[in-house]
Amino acid sequence: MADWNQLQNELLEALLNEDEDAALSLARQALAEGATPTEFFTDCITPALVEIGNRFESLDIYLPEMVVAAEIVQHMNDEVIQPQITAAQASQAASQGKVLLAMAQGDLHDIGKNMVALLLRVNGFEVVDLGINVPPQDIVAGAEREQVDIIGMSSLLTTCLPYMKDTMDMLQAKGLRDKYAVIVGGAASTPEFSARIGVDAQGHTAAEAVRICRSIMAGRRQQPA
Ligand code: B12
Repeated sequence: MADWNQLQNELLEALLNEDEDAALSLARQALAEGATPTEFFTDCITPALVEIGNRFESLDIYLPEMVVAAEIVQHMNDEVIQPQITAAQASQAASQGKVLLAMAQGDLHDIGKNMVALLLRVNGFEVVDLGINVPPQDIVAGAEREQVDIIGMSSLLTTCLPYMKDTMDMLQAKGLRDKYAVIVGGAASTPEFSARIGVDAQGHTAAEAVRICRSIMAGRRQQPA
């Protein structure tokens, strides 16, 4: 059983020291000792990043340090976490459903959204990833073009939340609200906000995103055509 507190502290130290080698070998060692890649991402990388954010907010560190920490995490994901997840969970033959993912307009964060995309894909979902900084009209147009089942929006910046509401309003105005299930995530969205803009579900982790999408698709399959 991994000692997540200790691993988080060690990773935090590596990120603050801008020591990519230490961060990569920490990840390799934790996985070799039995932690699953998703556990490591959720219970070690995510809390370490939250702490980096807290230190940025309290001005203990500055933007360049946050940028380097994000780059190191990106490399950990690309080189250690992602290959292990892909190898461990082979994609299922039949599509479980089609999900559009987008960071809200103005939001350039993508570490969490990319993990959601990865876990959905390895669990058999088709993912149309529109990337970062996606305006509401592009989300709605993308859903129509790709004929997705589920629209997933993410935002880490509170200043970008209004664009999620704009997307809901646009779906409503075009008579498309009931055509798509809409889910949201990312650190900025709260249950109150999600309820207020009328989305179908909100998730806090990538694993939860998979559970929510599965349950939405199970509900859709039960509906008469
Ligand atoms: C790394 C980071 C950056 C990197 C981003 C690099 C990248 N490629 O992503 C850089 C350095 C570029 C950056 C820039 C900025 N950042 Co920043 N950043 C962070 C930090 C430290 C970590 C973000 C992260 O990756 N978290 C870990 C991931 C795994 O979490 P997650 O994205 O929430 O995703 C998980 C879940 O939410 C869920 N999920 C995510 N999406 C979805 C979608 C669906 C549908 C579902 C169901 C679930 C789901 O699953 C994911 C995995 O489990 C956070 C701190 C924090 N508390 O998060 C600040 C933070 C988000 N940043 C912040 C700020 C202020 C900024 C800047 C404005 C700074 C500046 N002065 O320029 C800019 C904004 C740039 C922009 N326009 O977007 C603030 C936001 C404050 C606020 N309330 O709005 C934070 C909270 C830091 C802080 N405490 O002040 N940042």
